[in-house]
Amino acid sequence: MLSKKMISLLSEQVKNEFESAYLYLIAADYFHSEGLPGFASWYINHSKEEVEHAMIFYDYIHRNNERVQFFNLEPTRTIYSSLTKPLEDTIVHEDFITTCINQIYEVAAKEKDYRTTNFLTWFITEQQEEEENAHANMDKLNLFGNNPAGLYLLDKEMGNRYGKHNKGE
Ligand code: OFO
Repeated sequence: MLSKKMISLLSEQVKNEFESAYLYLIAADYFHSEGLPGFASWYINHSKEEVEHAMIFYDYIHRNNERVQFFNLEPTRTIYSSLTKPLEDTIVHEDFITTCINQIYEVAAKEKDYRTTNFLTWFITEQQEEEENAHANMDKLNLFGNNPAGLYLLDKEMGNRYGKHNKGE
């Protein structure tokens, strides 16, 4: 059984994850326009992963015989003009998502809703990976992005990464 507060928090996380998907898609669109198909592919694949996250929350609410509350999406429609800005935005956004997951966990623990704390454990681990990916992408771009040959090879690597590892590692 989920409390009303928990249904609302979990539903809001459905929205947050769809906003993540939108953010990654905006980045992919920008990288496409910059002639970087590898980056675009990585960000499209990651956008799909965010939709999967949203649906895990959606399914969890339904498996508990409750209905999802829907909120308006509030994505920031950034017009990018530098390669690093979308990467900065995803770092900030993943920190925000980590905070959201931690807050839901805290409420669940306070309510002794151990089913939900258990459910959230996967997301706590996942957020470690999400933050690592966001920082790794930025680090690599900072290292190789200023050199055309380096950027070309990095783009190729970005395009291959999701092919080899489902999680974009
Ligand atoms: Fe859903 O993990 Fe990123 O935002």
